[in-house]
Amino acid sequence: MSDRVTSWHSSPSRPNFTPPPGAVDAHCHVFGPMDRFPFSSKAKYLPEDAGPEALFALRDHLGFSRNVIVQASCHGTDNSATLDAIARSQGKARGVAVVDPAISETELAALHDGGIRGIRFNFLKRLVDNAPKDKFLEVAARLPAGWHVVIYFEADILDEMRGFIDAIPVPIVIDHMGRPDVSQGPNGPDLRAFRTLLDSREDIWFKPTCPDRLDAIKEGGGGDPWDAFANAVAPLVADYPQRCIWGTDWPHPNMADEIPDDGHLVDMIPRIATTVQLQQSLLVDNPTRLYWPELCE
Ligand code: 0GY
Repeated sequence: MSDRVTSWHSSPSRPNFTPPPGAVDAHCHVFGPMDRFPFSSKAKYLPEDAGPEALFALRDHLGFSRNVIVQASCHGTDNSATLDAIARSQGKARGVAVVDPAISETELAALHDGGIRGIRFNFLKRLVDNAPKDKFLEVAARLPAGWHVVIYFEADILDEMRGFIDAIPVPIVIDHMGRPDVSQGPNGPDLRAFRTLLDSREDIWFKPTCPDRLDAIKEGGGGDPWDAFANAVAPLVADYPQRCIWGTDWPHPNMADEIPDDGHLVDMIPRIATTVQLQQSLLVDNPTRLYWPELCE
């Protein structure tokens, strides 16, 4: 593995958009620090440390109240760094773990106590060596009450994912909308197929996130300010307002060639959630229902 890589902005701008009180950054990660939390021997990238202090400083800088920390592939199935960050958050973070499907009930309960509320299944070949659907389904059937499954895949495998997704017995959150080609526009084949998936179950949620990935210059897109992303994604948020959650994706793994300014990412929010009510759903009500349901009672 080569040198460690930085893929986040050292001084992101302050956004023009002010998130509402209680807003949740519901997709972000921590990396390391490596001396306490070594990366997995199977990691496909080796990032610089991006620990909880930096994450919480960014949260405050951008105007968010809480974080949902998603276990990144570079830490494999050892969730210690994610749990440590949650523990340091003073109740302002919860998380999504990546687990060995053979995990015991006792270990799952310990993750729950540590603030985990879901597990992630990653199907990106450049990030993980294998994604055993049968084992994933077995563990999905054994999750603590109230948990959900987060799935990360790319649009070209949506068709082959359908049977697997149908069989998952708990709510599902799809990372980055299953990475559609946003240059096709809101009615292009990728987003049409994604809508068909959303229409197949009422408990499939999605993250209308990562304009920096989905509309990247290096991928043939327009780059910041990501106009194709805004055009393609705003109608999806408007049509499924109760089923979307938003996140920065900080520290932006694998984005070293086109590091996004987090302030600009936040300024995408009012372009895809175009009313105050949609912004409240996307940033506060929806993620609170999934990750802090006790606050909704
Ligand atoms: C993301 C996207 C990526 C990486 C990971 O777990 C990860 O390493 O999710 C990616 O490289 O597309 O959501 O962080």
